[in-house]
Amino acid sequence: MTLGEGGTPLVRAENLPAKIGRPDIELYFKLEGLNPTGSFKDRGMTLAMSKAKEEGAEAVICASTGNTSASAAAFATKAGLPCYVILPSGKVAAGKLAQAIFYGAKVVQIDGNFDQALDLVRALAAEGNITIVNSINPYRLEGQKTAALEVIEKLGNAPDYLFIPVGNAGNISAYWRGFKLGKSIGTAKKTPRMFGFEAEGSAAIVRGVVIENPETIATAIRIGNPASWKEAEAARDESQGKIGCVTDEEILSAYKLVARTEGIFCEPSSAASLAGLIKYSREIEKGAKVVAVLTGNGLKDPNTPIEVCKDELDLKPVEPSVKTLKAVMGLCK
Ligand code: AN7
Repeated sequence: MTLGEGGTPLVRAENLPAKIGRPDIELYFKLEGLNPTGSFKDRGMTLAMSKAKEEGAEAVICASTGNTSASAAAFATKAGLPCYVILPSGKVAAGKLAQAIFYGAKVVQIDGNFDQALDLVRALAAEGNITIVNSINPYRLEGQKTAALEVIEKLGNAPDYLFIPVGNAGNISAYWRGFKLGKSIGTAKKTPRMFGFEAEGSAAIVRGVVIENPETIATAIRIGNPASWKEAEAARDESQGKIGCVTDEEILSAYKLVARTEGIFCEPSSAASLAGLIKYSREIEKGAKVVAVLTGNGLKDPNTPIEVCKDELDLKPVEPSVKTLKAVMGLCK
């Protein structure tokens, strides 16, 4: 089954490297927001859903910070399976909630966070013939690793560095599987150093402890007990990489910078990859090829940009005349 997922653009950053004081690096963005439901989740969801159908599941279920639920809802509809979605109330971006409902999933919001929602999903699935389509489903990461193979295909080799946001730590693990596969089958001559970034208020891997009450403006990665914790640490260690964290301020600043230097609108959580790159840019050698993954589309969350730019936005309408517009636009002599 397919909704047209994968094959997303890898776009060279022409302006941003100089803006962050590193005109000497070759930087590319992998635009995963151009997948059919607007995030990288579609790569793994198509496979997880096909296998659920094949294995005779009666329904699928997921916990989600938003994007998994949007993707699951769309692919479940395509597969003809009922879909149940458990969300942390008040912490899911408007566009994602709209998608999950509109694709026809049964959406339940809990008075709790993502980690509690995932625990509940595990308990519910244990009681019946209902398949979990979170990244603990083994097919999810197998599907997601295709993104790394596409990067290799476009560059003709693996990059020197991969920067990526970390929430449940599934995607960094999937990319690492893909890069190792690329090297073993000979399409790449090397593997990149993997640099993953959690939000500071939910940096479980960085701190080495489960965070009971994770907080961050980047709600997609507001996760305190990452499901793929161990595999992500292995990816970091095997690749001589790093898992670090970035503050909400650093995330929002990167979020705005990529829009205003490159014309790319990603969601706040996606900008954790760029925020990490900026933070560690001095560690990158001259001439290095660097890929930053922008995991989700900016349109998912229409509220944060308006909040971030509220000083620039005057919502009061003006009189519709050329004279007034020239005055407001600063075009008067
Ligand atoms: C835009 O949808 O966990 O480290 O439930 O939506 O593989 O979890 C989303 C995660 C990064 C983190 N960027 O990836 C969910 C969910 C965006 C995301 C991540 C998510 P993982």
